[in-house]
Amino acid sequence: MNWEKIDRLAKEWVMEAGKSIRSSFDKTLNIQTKSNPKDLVTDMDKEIEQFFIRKIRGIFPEHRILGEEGFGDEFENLHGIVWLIDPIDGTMNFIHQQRNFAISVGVYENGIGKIGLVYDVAHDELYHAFRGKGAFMNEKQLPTLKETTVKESIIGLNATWVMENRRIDHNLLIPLVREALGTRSYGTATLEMVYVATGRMDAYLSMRLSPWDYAAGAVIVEELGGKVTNLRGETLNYLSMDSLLVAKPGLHQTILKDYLKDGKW
Ligand code: 2AM
Ligand code: CA
Ligand code: CA
Ligand code: CA
Repeated sequence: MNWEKIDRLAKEWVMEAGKSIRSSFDKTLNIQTKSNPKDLVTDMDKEIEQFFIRKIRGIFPEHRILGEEGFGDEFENLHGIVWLIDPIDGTMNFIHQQRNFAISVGVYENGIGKIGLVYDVAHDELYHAFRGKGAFMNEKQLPTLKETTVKESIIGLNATWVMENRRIDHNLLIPLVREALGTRSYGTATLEMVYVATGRMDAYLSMRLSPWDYAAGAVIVEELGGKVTNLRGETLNYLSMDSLLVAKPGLHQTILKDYLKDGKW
């Protein structure tokens, strides 16, 4: 398998997709809702996913594609080479802010992440990693992550999870919010993951995300020694939805053990 070619083309396509998203800023968007009134999608989300599918199928017809908007393949396993694509992560931000959204592309081989690309379109910042070859923001290599404590940490989490909710006993998270240096919420899972990779945040957690939300970010964070699991400390599921805990080494274990009861909830 020619991984250099896959890596080069993946980057090229992500940059081209970003350019066409930026040029859409002046146009009127066609906005629809999906599962609920807060779950939005635009024509741009669909067009970008279809753009990737056209490109990938044209050059790598044997690869399979899992995309949020459903134009890719049906999956029962992760055999072979699989592209996990979120054409626009943070669609609500894309619509309302025209920033704080990203294109996310992960390329996996037999379930193992090889390439992770997260492109912050508004800032023209491409976060990328190739397993075993380092992680970068544009041309700058990112340093390995160092251990830290909760009281020195900025933790990414959505306020929803600290209110009563169906996914987790919110009482578990209140001490974490109280004891952390600070909390942040950007509304873009992929960017929140790469913010852990760059040290802008120290941890990020979410109760419910999909494989295309964490596939690329996981490659980038793990390449730097960060830990990526679900909130019970288990390996992530790349075929269906899962929760997410991403953190610097040490901090991941502390959050899991001292706040999340080692997943026993
Ligand atoms: P999206 O913008 O690609 O849908 C905050 O909403 C974060 O959670 C975003 O990264 C968003 O990705 C993701 N998310 C996952 N499932 C969602 C859902 N059902 N509704 C809204 N956001 C969702
Ligand atoms: Ca969505
Ligand atoms: Ca997403
Ligand atoms: Ca999306």
